[in-house]
Amino acid sequence: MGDYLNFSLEGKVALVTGASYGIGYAIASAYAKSGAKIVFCDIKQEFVDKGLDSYKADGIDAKGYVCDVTNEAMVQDMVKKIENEVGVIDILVNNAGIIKRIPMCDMTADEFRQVIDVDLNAPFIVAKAVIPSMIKKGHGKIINICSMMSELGRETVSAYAAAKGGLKMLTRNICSEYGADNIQCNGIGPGYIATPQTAPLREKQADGSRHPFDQFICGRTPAGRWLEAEELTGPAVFLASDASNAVNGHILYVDGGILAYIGKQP
Ligand code: NAP
Ligand code: GCO
Repeated sequence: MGDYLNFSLEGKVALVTGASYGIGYAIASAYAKSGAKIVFCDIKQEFVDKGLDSYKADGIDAKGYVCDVTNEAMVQDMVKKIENEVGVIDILVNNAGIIKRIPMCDMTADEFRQVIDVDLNAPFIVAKAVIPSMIKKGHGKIINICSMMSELGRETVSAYAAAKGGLKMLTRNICSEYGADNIQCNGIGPGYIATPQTAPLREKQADGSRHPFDQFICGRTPAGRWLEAEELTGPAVFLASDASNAVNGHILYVDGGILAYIGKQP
């Protein structure tokens, strides 16, 4: 069943979705440094090309595919291509995600569905595409990028919270259904990470002062700061390696302590 002190990903094939930049890029880069062959996808050619340039500049030989992860036919086609061109996928990271910050009663049902489609339906579609070959190969690691919103709610993010809460349960269900096939499916629940997705929450105000949400998050985080995408990489390598073979259906929160904390006293 493996070496439980082995954190190496030597010779493994890892697919990270939506990994041209941000959290996915940081995780894929860490996997490459740990010995894995990296494959990523993004929805637009322009972003795949940008991603390829960044990996190359970092000395990483990554392969990029254009794929909308909500489109099952495109995903099935991409997975077949990866199997032929690179090898069977040992590690899948369902990272691609979107958020719409709209008060619930102003949100259209279509907008709600779009978020559920990318953040919940797509991880199902991609996992479903890779699991059969993982079963044949005798092992597999699936890591779903969850959120603080897998546990907590807040104003304006109803669709995102519903999707990320659902993703937590999809994680547990994949563990339940395929654990006997030596597939481990876990989640990472990042806290508030400085990426383009959260840039609007950190923008300086017209008078040069900090965004009120920026101050709110620092006050709500025992670490007292936003986290960097690179801080997720150690946990992501652990969950992809043999060292975590007995960890299954778990959400590893990497949040600077947010979920443990009631917030700063006035
Ligand atoms: P990001 O900077 O917005 O990156 C998300 C990536 O997903 C982008 O490359 C995006 O491509 C891609 N993507 C979106 N829809 C796609 C689709 N249908 N098919 C393929 N790719 C698609 O986000 P991030 O902050 O790095 O977040 C990555 C993941 O972590 C997301 O699941 C997010 O919900 C989660 N997360 C983020 C934070 C945070 O604080 N930043 C915290 C917890 C969880 P385009 O640019 O082409 O749209
Ligand atoms: C928001 C944020 C969050 C984070 C993250 C927290 O608007 O509250 O975008 O949802 O991105 O998922 O873990």
